[in-house]
Amino acid sequence: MRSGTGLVPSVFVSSAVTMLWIAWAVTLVADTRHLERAGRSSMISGGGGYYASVGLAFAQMDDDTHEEFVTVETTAGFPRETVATISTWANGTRKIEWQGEPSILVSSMLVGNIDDDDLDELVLFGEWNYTGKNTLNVIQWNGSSYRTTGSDRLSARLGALGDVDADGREEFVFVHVPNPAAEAEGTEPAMLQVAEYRDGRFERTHDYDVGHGVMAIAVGDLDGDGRAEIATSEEANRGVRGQIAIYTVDPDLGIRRLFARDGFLKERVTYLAIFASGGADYLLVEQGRQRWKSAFRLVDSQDSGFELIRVEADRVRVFADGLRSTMAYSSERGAYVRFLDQETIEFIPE
Ligand SMILES: [Ca+2]
Ligand SMILES: [Ca+2]
Ligand SMILES: [Ca+2]
Ligand SMILES: [Ca+2]
Repeated sequence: MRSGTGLVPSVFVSSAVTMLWIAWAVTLVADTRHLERAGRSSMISGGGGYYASVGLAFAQMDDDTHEEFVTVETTAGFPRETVATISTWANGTRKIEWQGEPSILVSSMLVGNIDDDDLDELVLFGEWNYTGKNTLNVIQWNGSSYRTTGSDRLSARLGALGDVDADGREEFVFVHVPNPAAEAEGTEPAMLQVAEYRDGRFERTHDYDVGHGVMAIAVGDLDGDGRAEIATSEEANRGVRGQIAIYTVDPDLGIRRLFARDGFLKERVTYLAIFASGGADYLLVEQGRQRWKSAFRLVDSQDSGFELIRVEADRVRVFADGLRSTMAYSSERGAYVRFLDQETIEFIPE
């Protein structure tokens, strides 16, 4: 899962953030035997600042037997910097094996096995500092080192991975912003794009003109029919206050919108994610200054079409509580690893 935003004292430069992560990583490794509330971490000290991470994931990035730890960390200094890293642990020490270009501001990251091998890849969505031009880079292991491949065919600000056509393979769903400045002013829309990654290239298969700015995207099977839906949070412009929309991909008809209703939520969406629990996928939404959290399933009511139905469950609450934190699933640990605040981490067993 991706997590949201926060502030880091501007005195922290990327190297300082990295050092703090090392402290946290050591604590994490030391605490893996505790699968309930974990010990405190020395991750961020003083300043009242909050750690900010664009993303965090555990993944099998290279051909050894251990998980790698993939993260994009961010600072609040000017200009804002993001640092993407792939790390391993050996004897309780974090070792950074790959580090991304600081000239690219990473807006979101995606980790998953996007091609036909057994390894995971890292996909970074971002923009070149100062220009706002979107970038899309794939980082993958080539047998001896990590290789970065930029796409000159596609660019995106956000993306998600899921089997949107139910053929057993995952596709990319991108949010492409042709003109970031115009989109910010609400005069030019964002586009949803579905693409496959084959032979080291992205091949676009479907497009959809959203008509609003897309601020967040998540993919999951919200109605349990075996086909993943696309959920977006769309920004208030063109008379729309801000809404949740659900899309599906029909192999023949392309992308279709199943659900969208202005005013469905009282407040602006501040976070959107889909998580799996007990064999079902839930859409998790956080909204407003109070950061109200709620979870939904998608139901086809036949007569009146698709509806998002609010659900209540302890598991949902646990995940909702972690919304503003950094959380990722670790197969090796058999648990979600969640960063509750700047001092506390928690393991949530499956
Ligand atoms: Ca590995
Ligand atoms: Ca792969
Ligand atoms: Ca598919
Ligand atoms: Ca579905």
